[in-house]
Amino acid sequence: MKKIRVLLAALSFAMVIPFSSAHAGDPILKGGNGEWDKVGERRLKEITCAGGATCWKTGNVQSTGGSFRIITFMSDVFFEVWEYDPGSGNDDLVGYFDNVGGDFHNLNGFVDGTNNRAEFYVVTVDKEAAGKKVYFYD
Ligand SMILES: [Ca+2]
Ligand SMILES: [Ca+2]
Repeated sequence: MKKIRVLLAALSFAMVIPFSSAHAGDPILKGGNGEWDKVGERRLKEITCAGGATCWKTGNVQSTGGSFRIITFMSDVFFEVWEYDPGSGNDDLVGYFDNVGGDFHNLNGFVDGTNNRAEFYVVTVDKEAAGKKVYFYD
């Protein structure tokens, strides 16, 4: 399964390059092939992470792959981005960001499941994030 995912990511890479460079340095919510569409906002809620640590986590937001943007309006909070899969410990790590947000590309390999979507969420151990909102764009 991992090998297939890597292969899909490699295949999508060539197609995503022009799209990515069109985004480079773009401070507002516009993409090379259209607008960034807001696809959801989720509040960071307290959960218990592995090892018993207190974490704050958003609900899932669905994506069709490609590129994805996450904005938090928080600074100096370190976030992990994950992709949800059913069952315990099956979620996939997508990446990290630690400023007001981050752009993620080449995400087609994370699209899976019966809904044929990726389900992204963010999580942090920084309690400054407690109860704040995170905004998702596809
Ligand atoms: Ca999934
Ligand atoms: Ca997955």
